[in-house]
Order: sequence, then structure tokens, then C-alpha cells
Amino acid sequence: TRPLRLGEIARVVRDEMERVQVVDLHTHLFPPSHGELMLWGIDDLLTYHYLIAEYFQTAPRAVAPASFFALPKAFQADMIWAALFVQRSPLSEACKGVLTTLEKLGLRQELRARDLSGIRRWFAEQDPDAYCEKVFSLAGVKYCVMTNIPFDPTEAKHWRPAKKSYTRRFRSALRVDPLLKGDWETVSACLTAANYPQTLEGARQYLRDWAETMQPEYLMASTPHDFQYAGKKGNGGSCQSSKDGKKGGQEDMGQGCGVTMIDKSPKGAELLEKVLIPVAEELSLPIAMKLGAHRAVNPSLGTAGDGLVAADVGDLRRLCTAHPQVKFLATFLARVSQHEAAVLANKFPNLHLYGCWWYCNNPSIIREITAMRLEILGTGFTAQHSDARVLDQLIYKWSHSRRVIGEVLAGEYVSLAQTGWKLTREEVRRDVERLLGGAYEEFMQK
Ligand code: REL
Ligand code: ZN
Repeated sequence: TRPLRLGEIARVVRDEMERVQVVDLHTHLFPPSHGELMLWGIDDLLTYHYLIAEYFQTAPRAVAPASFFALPKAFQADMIWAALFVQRSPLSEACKGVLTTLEKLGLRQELRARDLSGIRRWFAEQDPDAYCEKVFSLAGVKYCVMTNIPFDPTEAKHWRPAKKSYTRRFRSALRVDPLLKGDWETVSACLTAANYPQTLEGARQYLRDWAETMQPEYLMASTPHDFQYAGKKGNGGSCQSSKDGKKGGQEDMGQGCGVTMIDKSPKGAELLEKVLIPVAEELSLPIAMKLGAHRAVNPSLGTAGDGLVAADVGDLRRLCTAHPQVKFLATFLARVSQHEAAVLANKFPNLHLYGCWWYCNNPSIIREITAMRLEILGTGFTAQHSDARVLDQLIYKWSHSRRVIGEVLAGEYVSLAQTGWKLTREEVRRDVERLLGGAYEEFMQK
């Protein structure tokens, strides 16, 4: 409780950053109980889509993506290891991530010898359950939120008919991209397969039932690059909520809301306004959005071929304005969107910004975004999420982020101290906890 001296600040912030148990509010991880969906170990680390993209940047012309993807995963990993770690220095953030992960797992000798076989042998000896726990504790992650897609049968089978059990390290999030982007084709195929009526009420009930099964933290989706939301038009047209008492049966399409979401089919245009929003409101579930991905810029590369677009922050403003009773969590992919997004979060109590996503999850950009957010939002945001797809990535993503965020925070505290403001270790701890999970939990509870 004693005030910190100026010269102590950097060290205390570093210590607190090291010890804080973080909440990782968006990942693509699965628990060991989800079998093949759980990615972990060296071959999954090396075939991360960031590294596949980097590999193809310089791969010889003779290696066609289709033939690369047809190879067994270990062969793909061999090729990436040779190209990015042996024939070049592993300077990119994604490459460095592999090194940090192995180093923190204690594989220093293998790393020094660049001994991929030795690394593989070590992983082969790990038991998935024990290893999973080891990674969470090494990474200092209290719990992570998964991404759970009911529309995908390979995932759905882990929830129904019987829900697989998993530890408190995992929480769920119900991913609803087809509803956000108005993809009626996918939605209606799922409704048919599960014996729900082909109506908006059928879609609402489908969503309610999945929420009942998954008990998610929030509903979530990434917007497509051409996403546009124009809000509610004129005549104050309020949307029919799901409490309108209609059960099944055909509803009028294209009327009522005055929503001018640009979309293909009348039902598609209404999936956001008449299905997603009302169910979110009814179940008090926030909607988490990720804006700015441009899918399949190079389709031959699969997930590695997804790019970036500067999303219109105005879409999020219109959503927050039209639905003040719904809570939105949001993160933007483009660096240019970050400033406008921070100002928006400063205006809307129903909006919470989180993390430096994907192409922004690089130390130089984390540094810049975190400083700007602290300057505009104080501690009212969540500084990072990992977006990890491979369990072991928790280790490097959190270790790299802790360091950068800590350096930025320490700099801000020094400028406070220079005004004569006295700061204690406990206060540093409180702020650090808020930035790496507490602010999210506060937002979820409010
Ligand atoms: O959840 C998303 O939409 C994105 O985070 C992913 O599509 C993306 O591939 C991600 O894993 C990158 O880090
Ligand atoms: Zn993601």
C-alpha cells in the first residue's frame, strides 16, 4: 500500500503483468473432449494459417496450394519449418511465436539444435488433458472463450445429443455468422435438417435452443467485407421482438422494421434485425462482432487466403444507436479503424472494445493501439484476446502481449507520477486485472 517510487514503476508493472490470470475472450480452441477439433503440438503450430500464408509468399512456383494441402500435416509442417526456420530467419511475429512457445515449454536444446524430430518426440509423449492444463497455467489464462458453430455438423455433434464435458478453462460462444450476414440459404438448410419451421420464428427458436444447449457467454460473428447496416429508417418503425407471441407459421417478410441492411434476399435482410437482435435482447446475451476481415482474397490458400478491409465503423455506430438495450463487444481488423472505434466506445456504454485482432496482433501495432485506447478510454476496454487456434499458441500470444501492454502502461504511470500522483502496487494490480479480463467481466455483468 505504500506509494511506488518513480524508479520502481516499470518493474512493478512488469511483475503484475506477469502474474495476472487473464481472460481470453475469443479463441478457436476446443477442450480435449472435442477430439480432433482440439489442435495442439508442433505440427499444428507450424501449419497455422499465418505461417502457411508466409510460406506461400516465397514458395517455389512448383508448389501448388492444392498439392500442398493434399499432403499429410507433418509433411506440410516439414516444408514450413525448412522454408521459414532453416532457410530464413524466423523474424515474423508468427514465426517468433513458435520459438517463444517452445522456449517456454522448456525445449531450449531442441530449439538450439533446430531439431524438429526431437521436438516431435517431446510432443508425442504428452497426454492431451494434462498438457492442456499445463498450457493454461504456463500462459496464465484463467479461462478462454471458444468459438462454437451450431451450423457446422462436425462441431454440433459434440453438443448434441449429449453435451461433452470440459473443464472450467473453457467457456462457450455461439457463433452466428449466417444470421449476421443474412445467409438465409445456410440458415434454412439447418432449420430443415433440425425440423424447425422455415420462418423467422423458426430461426429464433433454433437460436434459443442452441443457446440453451451451449450456455454461451455471448453470440458472435465476423462481418463480411461488404457488410452494411443502415439502421432503422424513418417512421420510427420498431422491430417485432421475439416476444411477439408468434409460434411458427409464415410471417410477412420485408416489412415492419424499415431496416435497410443491404442484402440479397428479404429473409436474409431480416435475419439480423428480426432474429439475432431480438434473441440477444430476450436472452440478455451480448453480440460480439469482428469487423474488417475480407475472406478468400486468395481462395486457393483456404483460411490463409483471408485478407483485410477497412470496415465502416459507422455500421457499428448505427447498430449501437438502433439497439441501446443490446450490448456489443467489438474489435476491428484494420489499423486505420482503431481511432474511430475508440472514440465510438467512448460514446456508447453498450459498446466494449476488445483486443488487437490478427493483423493487428503484432507488437508494434499493439503498442500503438493500447496507448491510444488508454488515452481515450482509461481502463474501460479489454487490451487483448489471443484468437488462438492451436492450444500452445496461448503461451506466446499472451507472453508477447503482456510485455508490450506492460511497457505502454508503465509509460502512462510514469507520466502520472510526474504530476505528483501517488500510485500503489495494489492499484497497478487492479488496473492490470481490469485491462486483461476484469473490464470484460464488468461489461458482461452490467
Ligand atoms: O474469428 C474470426 O472470424 C477470425 O478471427 C478468424 O477467421 C481468423 O482466421 C483468425 O483465426 C485469425 O487469427
Ligand atoms: Zn477468431
